[in-house]
Amino acid sequence: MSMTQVKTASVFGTVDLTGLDGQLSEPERQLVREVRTMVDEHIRPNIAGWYERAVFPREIVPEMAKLGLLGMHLQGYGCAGRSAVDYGLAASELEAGDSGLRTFVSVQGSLAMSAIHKHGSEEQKQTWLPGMAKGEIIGCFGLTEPTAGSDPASMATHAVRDASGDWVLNGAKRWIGLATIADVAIIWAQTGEPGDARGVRGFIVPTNTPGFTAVAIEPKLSMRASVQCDITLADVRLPAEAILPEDSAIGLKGPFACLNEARYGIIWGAMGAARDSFDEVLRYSGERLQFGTPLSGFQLTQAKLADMALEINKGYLLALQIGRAKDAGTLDPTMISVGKLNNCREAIKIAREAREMLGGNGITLDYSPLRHANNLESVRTYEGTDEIHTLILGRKLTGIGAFTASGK
Ligand code: TGC
Repeated sequence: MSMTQVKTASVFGTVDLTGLDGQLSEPERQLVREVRTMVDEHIRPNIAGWYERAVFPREIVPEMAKLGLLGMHLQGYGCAGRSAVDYGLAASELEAGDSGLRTFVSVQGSLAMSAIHKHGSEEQKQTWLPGMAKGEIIGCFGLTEPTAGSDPASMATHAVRDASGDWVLNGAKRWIGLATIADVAIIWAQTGEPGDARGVRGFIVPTNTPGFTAVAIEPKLSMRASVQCDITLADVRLPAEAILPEDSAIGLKGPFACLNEARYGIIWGAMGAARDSFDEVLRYSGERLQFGTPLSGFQLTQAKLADMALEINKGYLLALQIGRAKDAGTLDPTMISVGKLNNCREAIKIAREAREMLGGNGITLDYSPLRHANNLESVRTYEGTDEIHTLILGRKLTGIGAFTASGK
């Protein structure tokens, strides 16, 4: 029996059965190598400890900033101005390390910085973005609430303008990444009648504003090397210029435009976690002998590896198609739902399968697949659950919205 493993020069590794590598330019491959080196040097040696102790390693932020990963696809204001595909490739490498670390880049760049970049005034951009790109200012993005998750239109947080012209915010947000370590929060609040989606507006809230408090949600069984929080807003008083003034920010299309960016990164990130799970179990099954044979010599093992590789190749091809469309300006948000739904669903199956193939060893932190699978529980839930993305596709296909029992 041959134990030969096919050597590949592909940046995607052995799993590349479809010439994925050939779809990338040399600068794109170089970016993959750089981010992977950072992950190998700074994340892999420490991730099990961070995960076990449930700490977000702040010391990683300057390393990410050094590579231009914070707001990397934004133009100007100290941001790297890279392409959507570049951003996706970086997200994939980071999430091969851990979803929690990719989530940091996503919340900072795709949500908080993106909100200011898309919807902010020139002064707001100059004030906040350069420091955020350097990682000196950390941001968070408050949309979800304790009773408004999939349905942000039902948010209860409201902002009222008083006689002095100030805005006064009251309410609560939940599952907000980074809030306890953030210097600034983008808070979405109702300014009109309850339930009026077009009355939703975004506010830039320095987190040291009186009345703003954030508390980490713990203990968690997922995304442990990251921080998700409850925010309370009790008479948080802001000057008139704290509002995101652009027309693009009026109504829920404001936060949704940012969610598109974060959802896009997840399409790639989930495949990074899947690929790392695959690499781990491919290596293990080549070394682990049972009945005198490496596990990878068993047909059942090969069938599992082949199925995993099929889905990883399809997932990356999908991500690349969506990324190229984003760069070409032809992206429709429905395509993001296709990618987020498919790649999260397949990635979690792959991580779970890999855990099973590792046997008892798979339940320890010495191996990545169960950590990835646990993380992917969060990834498939935030930024639109499987159900929400399924219904977005259902609406696109049929023309009928089925988000509520009444069909609205
Ligand atoms: P509807 O209320 O009718 O639409 C409101 C406005 O938004 C527009 N829109 C979009 N625009 C751009 N991109 C998208 N993907 C958009 N989706 C909707 C829409 O055209 C409309 O514009 P306008 O000009 O007419 O006012 O909403 P809908 O019927 O289109 O959508 C319904 C539904 C269920 C799909 C939507 O509500 C949805 O996507 N729900 C899921 C929300 C979600 O993903 N929540 C998770 C957020 S994650 C979080 O808050 C934590 S931050 C992450 C972290 O900190 O770690």
